[in-house]
Amino acid sequence: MRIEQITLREIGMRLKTPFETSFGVTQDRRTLLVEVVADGVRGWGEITAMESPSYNSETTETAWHIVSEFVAPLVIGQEISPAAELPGLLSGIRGHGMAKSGVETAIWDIEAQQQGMPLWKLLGGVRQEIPCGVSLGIRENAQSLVRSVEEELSCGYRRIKLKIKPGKDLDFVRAVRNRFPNILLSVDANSAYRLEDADHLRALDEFGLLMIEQPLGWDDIYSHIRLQAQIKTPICLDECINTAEQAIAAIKLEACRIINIKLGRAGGHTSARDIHNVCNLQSIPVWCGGMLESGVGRAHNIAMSTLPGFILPGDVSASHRYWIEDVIEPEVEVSPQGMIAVPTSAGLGYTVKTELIERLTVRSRTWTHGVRLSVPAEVDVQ
Ligand code: OSB
Ligand code: MG
Repeated sequence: MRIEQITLREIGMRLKTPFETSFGVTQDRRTLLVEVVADGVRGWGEITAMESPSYNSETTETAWHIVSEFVAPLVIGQEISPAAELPGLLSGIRGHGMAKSGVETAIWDIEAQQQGMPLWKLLGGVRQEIPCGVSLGIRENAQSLVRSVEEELSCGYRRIKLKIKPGKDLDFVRAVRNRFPNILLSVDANSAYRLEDADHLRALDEFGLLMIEQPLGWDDIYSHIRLQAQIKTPICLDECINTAEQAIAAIKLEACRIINIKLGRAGGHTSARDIHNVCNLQSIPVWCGGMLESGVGRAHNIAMSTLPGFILPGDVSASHRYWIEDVIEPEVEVSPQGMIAVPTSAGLGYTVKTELIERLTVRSRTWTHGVRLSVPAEVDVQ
């Protein structure tokens, strides 16, 4: 395919309720969407960077910079086939997986449409529905957390993940576990603890958790090895794993027993699938993480979650939990059994609501190759 046009846009989306993690509170998402046209076919991707560099080192603003100055100029006008070639083209740009992923995933969407095939099938997916869990932000007190868990379980969700931080951990987990002794329950610390907290974290062992996600430093595999040797609860790495090589290191060194795969962190479908393949070979279960995505990112997460190694329920949940109105049609819905039915049409499998996106757009920039379109002055022609 010949890449004819790339549009990068920032949209503003307000979450229905603020989402609190150990690193802060998020309500107003500044999401970047990428629209690519190749051979006349239009594909969509999402850049999942947060507003501040508190989850990983990327931000909305750094991703805007990297796509504008480096990724788009490199990709525009190129002949790319298959989509899996793109990471090679971008390999001179170190890091910035989320920025790259926005473009890479849009190109996968195009390739799937060109082949008349759902994206999930093109990726090698094997599931017609995916099991869903929810990630619950930190609450004021344990009672309100228990109420939220109750609500989510009544919607069918199959795994509940609680965000924790020092001072809001053991009592909260105990309250939920006492009320629901048998559910699949996990916690996510987003790097809020230090290795010196090992005794404190060992106290979580009695709650029979499915996993504790990223308790220690965001880029610190060594300390997780030391911690895993001291606690029974399986460690799941999130922030630490950007590449298949890092996944192998973490698995072989026993830093974790489960890995959370996020498309943005991995740099797109190609690298995410590589991480998945490594984990599968080593019998390490994986699941799909979330970044409070709009429907575009959510649709890509659903496609990825159909790969055979995604055996645990992920953080991919219904659009209406996040947004008054999502940017795709139909919105993502979860069945009373806690499953999302995978779409059957070609490409992403959802219709992108371009008028709504236009209304939400804060800024945009377009690169075109070849014929100059009649578009506003801010367009760069290369
Ligand atoms: O660590 O998984 C995480 C949200 C923002 C940043 C990091 C994380 C999360 C979530 C929410 O847990 C997942 C979701 O519901 O999209
Ligand atoms: Mg996490």
